[in-house]
Amino acid sequence: MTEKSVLVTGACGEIGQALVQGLKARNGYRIVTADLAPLPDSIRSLSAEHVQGDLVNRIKQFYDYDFDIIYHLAASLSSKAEVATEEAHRINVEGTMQLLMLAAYKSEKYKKSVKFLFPSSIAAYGMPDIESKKKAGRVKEEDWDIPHTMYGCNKLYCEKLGIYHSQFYGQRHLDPNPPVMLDFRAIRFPGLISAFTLPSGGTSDYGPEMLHAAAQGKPYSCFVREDTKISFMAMPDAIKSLLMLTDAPREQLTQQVYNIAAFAITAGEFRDRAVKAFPGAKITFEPNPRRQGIVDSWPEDVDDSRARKDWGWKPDYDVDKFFEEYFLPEIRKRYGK
Ligand code: AKB
Repeated sequence: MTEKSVLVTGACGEIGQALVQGLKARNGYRIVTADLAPLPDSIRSLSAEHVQGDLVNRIKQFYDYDFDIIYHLAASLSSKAEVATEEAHRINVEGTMQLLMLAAYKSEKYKKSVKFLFPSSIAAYGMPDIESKKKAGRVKEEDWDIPHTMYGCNKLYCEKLGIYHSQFYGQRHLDPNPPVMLDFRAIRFPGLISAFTLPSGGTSDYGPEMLHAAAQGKPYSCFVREDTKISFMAMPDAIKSLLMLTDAPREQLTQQVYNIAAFAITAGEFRDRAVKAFPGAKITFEPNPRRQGIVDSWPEDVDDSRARKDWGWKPDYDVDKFFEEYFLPEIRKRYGK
């Protein structure tokens, strides 16, 4: 069997590390990684080649490869992007644009669609106030697409750029013999929680930060109110969803951007679960107005019925299984508690 050539950008990030491990476990892939940072020990031996540096500056180098699949994970997350908006735009939009152009060129040249998997986010939504958020409940992909953050704007726009490059690039679809175009697929991820890595620069970070702090016996001051509710997911489910969407036959997909959900809980419920598991845990709530505002603009939960119907999506971990069968056993091993 010939190996598929895969590019994973942002490979040193949380999703990146878990995805590289997930791809390796499946066999059949030659994985090229890219990131600003050198590879961490967790994946160093799994990458066939690592391109270290700024993606936008190094884009020419990627034209030397013929990737079958691109997982473009590199991003500046929502809290960080608010303090460096221009840099975030460059990383989140310019990097995506460059890679989409590369995938479009290669798809046309070799008459074979390059698959382009893009992690979008619940940040693509923007609820005007708490009342609307509570009333909206589980939002569909086309609802409330009015993001309040630079990161959310970037994600939403890149979804559109991906759709454009896969359907209408240069209006070539109107040619008598339209070229083969790339195959763009995106997932709007909720907040993700890994037992092995910690996020940085995001606004859903309070969930994983609180749990990791409690497991280590460290005090944690949560930057959002107790009643703050958004949806979360175990990292293994996030990786499962990316691999499932990669494998899904094109003709089964009714759209290019999908919500996925696992469990929606409040920051207070995280605290209760953390205290139950680690009785000495010291968790306080000191909301930061800006970060609170960002999470308040994200929906309480998302409707993932289209992903379920089109490609059989179903998370393995609901909230109880997340704690009992994934997070707590792994974190206890990790911190010896
Ligand atoms: C963030 O908080 O910015 C991310 C996200 C929800 O996309 N985790």
